[in-house]
Amino acid sequence: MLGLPNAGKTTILYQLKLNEAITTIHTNSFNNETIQLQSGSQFTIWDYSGSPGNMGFWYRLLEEREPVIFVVDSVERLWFREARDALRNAMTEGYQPLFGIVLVLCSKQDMPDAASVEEIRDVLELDRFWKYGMRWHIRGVSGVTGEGLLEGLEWLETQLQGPALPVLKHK
Ligand SMILES: Nc1nc2c(ncn2[C@@H]2O[C@H](COP(=O)(O)OP(=O)(O)O)[C@@H](O)[C@H]2O)c(=O)[nH]1
Ligand SMILES: [Mg+2]
Repeated sequence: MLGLPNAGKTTILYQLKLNEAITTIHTNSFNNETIQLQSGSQFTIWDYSGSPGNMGFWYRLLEEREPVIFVVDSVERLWFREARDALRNAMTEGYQPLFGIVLVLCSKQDMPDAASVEEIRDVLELDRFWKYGMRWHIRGVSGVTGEGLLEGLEWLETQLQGPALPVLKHK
């Protein structure tokens, strides 16, 4: 799970794990938790620090082509372009795709001034990812209320149960 600092990653992780909103502290390296779905599937989610110094590190950590959950703060419009670039940098190398599956979570949808999922989809230029052969899904969520989180994981579950993805990585 990736995203800019303050996007809401740690709040989402612990909402999934504990079914409650916790008070987060800045994540220096990573948190990881295993989430059990009612279907019996389980996901181990790694919550990586989005601090700029770590960004180049993302794709090395993710070389195993694990699915990516990318969290965007729906309220901080000033950071949307930064988020777009961070997502693109994480998912591609020289415009060649590195990963096949990305679930984009638009966080903080409980806030009255949250941008819509449609607006964020356009800013992130997700439609370009089709060209790269990636599968993506975007949805609004709240780490505070838990809205949308299980539905997001269920989408990931469906993707992982399908036929294996072709290897996208070009090296
Ligand atoms: N209203 C609201 N605030 C949130 C939500 N998710 C996170 N926050 C707040 O946003 C700040 C950053 O959250 P955090 O999970 O630490 O972000 P991270 O840096 O991506 O791990 C904290 O003050 C959270 O309480 C949400 O869904 N709704
Ligand atoms: Mg954090």
